Amino acid sequence: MTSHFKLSCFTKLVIRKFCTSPTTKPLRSLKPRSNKAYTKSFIDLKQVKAIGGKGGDGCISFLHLWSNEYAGPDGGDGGNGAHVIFKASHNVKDLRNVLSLIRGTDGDNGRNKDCHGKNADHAIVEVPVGTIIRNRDGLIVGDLSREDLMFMAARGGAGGKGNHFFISDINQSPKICQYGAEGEQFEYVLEVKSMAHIGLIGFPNAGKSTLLRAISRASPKIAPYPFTTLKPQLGMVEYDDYEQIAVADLPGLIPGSHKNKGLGIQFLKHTERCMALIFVVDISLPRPWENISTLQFELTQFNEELGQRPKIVVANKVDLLENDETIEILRKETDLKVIPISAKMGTNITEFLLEIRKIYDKNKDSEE
Ligand SMILES: Nc1nc2c(ncn2[C@@H]2O[C@H](COP(=O)(O)OP(=O)(O)OP(=O)(O)O)[C@@H](O)[C@H]2O)c(=O)[nH]1
Ligand SMILES: [Mg+2]
Repeated sequence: MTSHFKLSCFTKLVIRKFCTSPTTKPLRSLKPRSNKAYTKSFIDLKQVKAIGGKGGDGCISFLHLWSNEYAGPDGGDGGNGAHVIFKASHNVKDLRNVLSLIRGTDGDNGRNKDCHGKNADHAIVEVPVGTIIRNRDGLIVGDLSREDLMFMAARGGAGGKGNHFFISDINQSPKICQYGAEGEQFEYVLEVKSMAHIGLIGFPNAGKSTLLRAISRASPKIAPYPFTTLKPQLGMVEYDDYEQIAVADLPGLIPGSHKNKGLGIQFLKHTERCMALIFVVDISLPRPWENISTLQFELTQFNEELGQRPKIVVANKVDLLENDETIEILRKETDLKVIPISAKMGTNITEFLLEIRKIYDKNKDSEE
């Protein structure tokens, strides 16, 4: 039974590895989008204070029994205070759930009859995979780059010993006990570096937010003026084999962003761990291919290594074109793969989703 089970699991894995990608289909959500006017912004930086729980105090007690009035010291030890631990998890995507003050619970005090206080349950705070932890001096002290990695932020205090612990040959009835130790206290700055598998990069108004809306349930603001998106937005694309790809819509880049023009390039830190980048260009503008080299230049100004990342070009707003001539020229002008789409009308979106799935399948092993 067990071997059959193992075999079938293995077969499933093999089938998944080799056969899914050509046949997988992106899923489109049937559930209507929320009508709420606000969108929750992505919190990628947070200062937190972690305080470990205090250890429980030891107890001084002397047992009296009806047959043995001096039955001896029976004060129990206090329980240990809770540690504060950060744990990388795919369940959370940003630091919204992380409180700015995280306090571990205290251990219980010891009691008479040798009852030891209960150890407090550790405060395990889930943070997104790819969170970097800096101390107050700005030094990186933790990098939670894989799921389930943990970082001990503040140790809880140890429980104090009760008077039973202090019995010795020369002192059979000690009247001493220990207080529980205070927990550690540290301040950290948490920063999420890898928030998505795929990053959408483009000039303002290129249609990045419209594309994110078209492929996921995210509802970033869309408007016909530049710099509508001020903070990165995140959406999840789902496939019929339950694989999910996180796509980030980043604020617009402009020529000179690296000199802090527009919104600057600091938000490009999010792309550092994206496995692939998508250049979204507005194909209805004159000479759209020039935008690609500008985007490429701004990227490498932030980080040379970003220039080597897998990239494709999405030529958006094809509905505004009268013929395919511009797309043909764009294809000749760039070495990157070009996918013409219309995010607003939904043209060619499936082809785009299959393409990002191919990139994801190719690169996910190196990410893990
Ligand atoms: N005709 C047409 N218009 C589009 C298409 N995609 C986006 N738009 C329009 O382009 C404008 C800008 O779209 P956004 O999605 O806000 O652009 P963005 O790239 O997110 O812009 P920023 O957030 O400012 O960087 C909006 O008016 C959209 O309706 C498209 O495929 N066809
Ligand atoms: Mg936008």
